[in-house]
Amino acid sequence: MPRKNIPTMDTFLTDGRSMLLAYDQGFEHGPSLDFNNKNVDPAYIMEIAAKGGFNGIVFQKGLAEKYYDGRVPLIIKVNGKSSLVKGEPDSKQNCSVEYAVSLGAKGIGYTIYLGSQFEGNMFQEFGKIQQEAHEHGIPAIAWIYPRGQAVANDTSREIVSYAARVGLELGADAVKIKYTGDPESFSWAVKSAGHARVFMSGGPKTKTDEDFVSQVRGVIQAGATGLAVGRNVWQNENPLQIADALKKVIFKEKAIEPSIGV
Ligand code: FBP
Repeated sequence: MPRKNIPTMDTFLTDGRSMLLAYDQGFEHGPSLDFNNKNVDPAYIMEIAAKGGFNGIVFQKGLAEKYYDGRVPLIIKVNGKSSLVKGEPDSKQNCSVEYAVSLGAKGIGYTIYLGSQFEGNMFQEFGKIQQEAHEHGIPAIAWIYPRGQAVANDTSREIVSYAARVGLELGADAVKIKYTGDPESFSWAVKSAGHARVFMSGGPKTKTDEDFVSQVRGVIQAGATGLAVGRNVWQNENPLQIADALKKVIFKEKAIEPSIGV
């Protein structure tokens, strides 16, 4: 059990599971890659979060200031990078924990590019942010994306479980990691994350809804807490319908015991 004074992810959970809506792609990828006339509008995303029964919404501070309306718990991502700079990825803090809390954040998000030559800067910065978040009584959530020249395959069992473990050891209350592709290998990442809760990161929109639902099923079978998703929901023609399909899996299906261990 976590120590009494360490914040938990409880605000973002329903019976121990969770579905979060992520919307920082305009910053990370630029509006022309991911958005259309509808989903370019942050108010549309806020509506999906509320009507779709999401356990939380993820905004950068500028969107939180202008669009957050309090209907679902808020996570503010306090770092980010554009897609314009090439080379080893680095992502710097752009919002203080204190300011995020003043905007209503009930959780702090931060991206770490594990394997980048700048990983040390991000470990250091996350270390500070994690402490500040905990001093405010709220959890710190690490998006941990293995990336850079040192990373050959960012969805292998080894690298995804490494990401999960680094998150645990850095004090993340939850880690957002990519799916390895099957429940057996993902269950090793979930085990490696220990008491840090595991969320799958959605990724680009899949060809069919069923492709995505089946990934999420694998994630839940592997024992993860749930999903932090963006494009696969708000790029869908019918975001509330896919949200319903995801909720059925996340909140109703059971985890299975993996048949293989290490
Ligand atoms: P998606 O579900 O759309 O993949 O969103 C998850 C997310 O972590 C976003 O928060 C972030 O903007 C994006 O993925 C980063 O994507 P990339 O892998 O291109 O860095």
